[in-house]
Amino acid sequence: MNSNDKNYTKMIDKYVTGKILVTRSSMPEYEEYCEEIRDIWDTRWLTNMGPKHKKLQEDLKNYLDVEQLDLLTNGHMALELTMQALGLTGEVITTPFTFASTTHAIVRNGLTPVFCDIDPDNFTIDTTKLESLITDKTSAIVPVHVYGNICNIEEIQRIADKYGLKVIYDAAHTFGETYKGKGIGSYGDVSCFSFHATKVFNTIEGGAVCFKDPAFGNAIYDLKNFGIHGPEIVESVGANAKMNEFCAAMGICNLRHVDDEINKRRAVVERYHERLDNTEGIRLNKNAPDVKPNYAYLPIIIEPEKFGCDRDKVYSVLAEHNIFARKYFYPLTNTFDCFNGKFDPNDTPIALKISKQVLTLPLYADLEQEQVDLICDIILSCKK
Ligand code: T4K
Repeated sequence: MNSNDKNYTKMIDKYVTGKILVTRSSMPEYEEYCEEIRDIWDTRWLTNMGPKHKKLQEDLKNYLDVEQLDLLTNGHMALELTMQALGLTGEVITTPFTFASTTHAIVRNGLTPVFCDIDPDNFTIDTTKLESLITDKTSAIVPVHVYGNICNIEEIQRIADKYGLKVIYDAAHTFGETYKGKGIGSYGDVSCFSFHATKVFNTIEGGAVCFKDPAFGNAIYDLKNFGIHGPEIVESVGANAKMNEFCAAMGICNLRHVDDEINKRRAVVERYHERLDNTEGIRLNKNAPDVKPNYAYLPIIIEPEKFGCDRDKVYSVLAEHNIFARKYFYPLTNTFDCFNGKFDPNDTPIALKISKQVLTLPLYADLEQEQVDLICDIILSCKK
């Protein structure tokens, strides 16, 4: 048995770590990656927009069905540099029901986040509450397609057009999704993707911006490469957020298998539905019509008064069995310690309630049916 043997991996999982984690990185076969990085060794071209970077950029543009795409070091830099490139000022309306990155990108740009509540069914920004938050200082809306659930795109665009606001989608969870037959990255001014190790598609660390305006593309390029346009030409003050060739090579390999990855995830999600749908007090995330989903996450909502036991208890009982679900996204970003009580989470009561009821269950391509069944058996054993 060697480390490439599938049984070895299972054995490691069962006897060494003994844990089922919320996700597990998808990876190509070891040999496939070695083959892909061979020419990096031969050419010693490791970074600075080399051939792997160029290939992945083109391949992703086609796969994601978007007009323009630029690769970056991670999803966070995609958000942070996008806000800078668009020259946002003042206030930005966003959701607190997200990963730290969305809010931090706003704050790190010197902007003020204004938190909008979320829809109780798909957990994205509640567009009925958006307009009342707009002031003469608002410059943009930053909604999140959280868990891959698509925001109310038409209504967000209608409001943005009415008030002259930019729309930047945090599309970290939506790799490969389409809405009304179009790549999800083609909506809004810019969509920011994450290709982190924990995502449906990964480049180890990585991210991308999808956009239409060539001027925005030039601005992002400058920001990701110090504003350098030649050995003696530096046109603007930029940072460094270039994806390196090893990450791009991982992306080239993983892209070959991503459809298979998504299909396997679908089978896992379907099994969860078979086992947990119709359980009083448990609500599973539902896919919307017009959306081709990617099965990125499987959040469930546990209503304690109906289920007879709360989210934290279920989380602990699973952990006692070495199953590590996650409370994505608890705590809300508007309650983070680093903000010292600056924001009032009672302004977003639905998000506050959902953040205390949500549990994101383990989900990855090679999670086996018997493991899903074990997880469901344990959850159901908590019901009173
Ligand atoms: N916007 C949104 C809405 C996001 O969710 C994210 C990232 C971003 C923006 C920013 O994108 P990036 O800058 O990260 O590209 C994880 C990820 O690190 C983060 O990318 C992701 N969202 C967030 C939802 O989840 P943690 O702190 O929960 O990760 P960690 O280290 O606890 O890993 C979770 C599980 O993943 C582990 O239990 C096992 C598995 N794992 C983890 C790593 C690091 C692997 O299988 N392989 C690995 O290499 O944040």
